Amino acid sequence: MYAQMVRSDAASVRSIEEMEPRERAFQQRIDEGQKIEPKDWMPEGYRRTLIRQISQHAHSEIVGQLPEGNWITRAPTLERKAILLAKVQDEAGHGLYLYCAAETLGISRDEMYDQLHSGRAKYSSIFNYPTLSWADIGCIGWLVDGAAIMNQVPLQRCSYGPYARAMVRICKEESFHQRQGYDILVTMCRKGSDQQRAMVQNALDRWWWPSLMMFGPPDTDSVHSAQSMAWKIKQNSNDELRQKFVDETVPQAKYLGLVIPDPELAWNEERGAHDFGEPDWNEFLAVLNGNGPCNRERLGARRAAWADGAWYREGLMAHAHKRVAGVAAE
Ligand code: BYC
Repeated sequence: MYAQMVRSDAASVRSIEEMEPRERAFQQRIDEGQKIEPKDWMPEGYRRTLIRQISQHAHSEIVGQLPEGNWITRAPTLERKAILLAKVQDEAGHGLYLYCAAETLGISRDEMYDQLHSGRAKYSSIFNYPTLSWADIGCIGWLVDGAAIMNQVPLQRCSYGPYARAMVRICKEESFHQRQGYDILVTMCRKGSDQQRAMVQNALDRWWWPSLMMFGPPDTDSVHSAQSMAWKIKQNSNDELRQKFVDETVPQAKYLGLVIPDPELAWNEERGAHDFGEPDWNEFLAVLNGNGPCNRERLGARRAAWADGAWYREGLMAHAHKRVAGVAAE
């Protein structure tokens, strides 16, 4: 079904011979591994692709605070609460670095917020699922941040300098996020009661497939991959990263004594990798189209936060105008 809705762009990636001289020189810089900086000439498509991806990434970090924020007041100990609070604050910081990186491409923050609030911009599908128990917080750290690291480590080598540099810091913090999630699950699975282990298994059953969807549609249906890889915005395809994530996660699940909810999951000796089942791409598409379990709630929360903050933004602007007027009068 997904394939009926999108068009892979592999055929539209132009060869170096087909490019105008300016674009050819740009592509050669990319091929040589040079970084592109904000003031450099860049093809309009490169600029637009980066704005799309970086702003969606920023929105994901900001919306991503909501499912976990839901558990700050209910964390089981003071220590867990302090750790979760720090993690959620980190996500806000990631959003801010990324909005700054996108601004260097000539889009304002207000425009990006408007795209999010009006539903025109996407954010990661994963944040449209509910956090029903404390084990979900462990699973988000383990799986969601784990998938994010898998996707984001190569982005540190992205051809666009400001995005690549933002990712260096983000990745360091993501490792802590992943560890805090896994630590919650180690405690529940290895030191906890049968009931706690069952709670973790239930959370894994719900988060496994949505985590695999974080990597995007299958390569055959990925609209942007071919061009983004030619521009070295993406270094790996969606399926490559999904495979790496499965291979890395399976032993971790075993250590926790959990069963990954995929009857097709099996080690393939020949490939040296796991075979695994196909996520439900119809569900993915429904979530992207605004019909996941929490889409309306998430967007509603962001819109309400924006509206509630209006008085504060107005106050800051009034203060800034007064200062400018004061300086001008001196
Ligand atoms: N969810 O051609 P494709 C985090 C869209 S935050 C929603 O393969 P591309 C965290 C895609 O945008 C993690 N939409 O696209 C935060 C495109 O639609 P448009 C966020 C998705 O860009 C807080 C269409 O499907 N990470 O870790 O080549 C707490 C076709 O896809 C998704 C990033 O944003 C999805 N899962 O590849 C905890 C990383 N997948 O734009 C954790 C940066 C695909 O044409 N982004 N779509 O309307 C990327 O690496 C790439 O954009 C993707 C997609 C791999 C996600």
